[in-house]
Amino acid sequence: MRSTTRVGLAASAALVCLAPGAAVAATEAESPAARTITKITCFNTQDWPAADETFIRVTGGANLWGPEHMPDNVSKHPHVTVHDGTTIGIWDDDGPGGLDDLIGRVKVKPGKNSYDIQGNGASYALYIR
Ligand SMILES: [Ca+2]
Ligand SMILES: [Ca+2]
Repeated sequence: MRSTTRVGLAASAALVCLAPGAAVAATEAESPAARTITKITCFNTQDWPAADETFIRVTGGANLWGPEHMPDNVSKHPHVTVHDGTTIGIWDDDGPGGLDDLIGRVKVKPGKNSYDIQGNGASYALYIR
């Protein structure tokens, strides 16, 4: 009997099967690209009939901008830095009671420059480049 030959072939087959997995190299995690919030536009305020006191905050993080006085159909230019993959919220400050109104959240995505944000009766747009 030639049982040793069979064992040798089986071992070779196993090595061939392992090769593709070994070829998948670990890729280094790159830090997300830094971008700039260039403009925020208020189409309809959350407070009514008054203006909003709009601010932009990283979800679970720091305030990036505001609060700023924003009536209907007004644009401002925050020029603050955000990173791709970061989720930010647009809020209306309603004073020391702490019951600020969330208008909406967006996740900053590579290649996406404008975001529509609607909620709580308000309508905004955010421009990021
Ligand atoms: Ca409000
Ligand atoms: Ca307010």
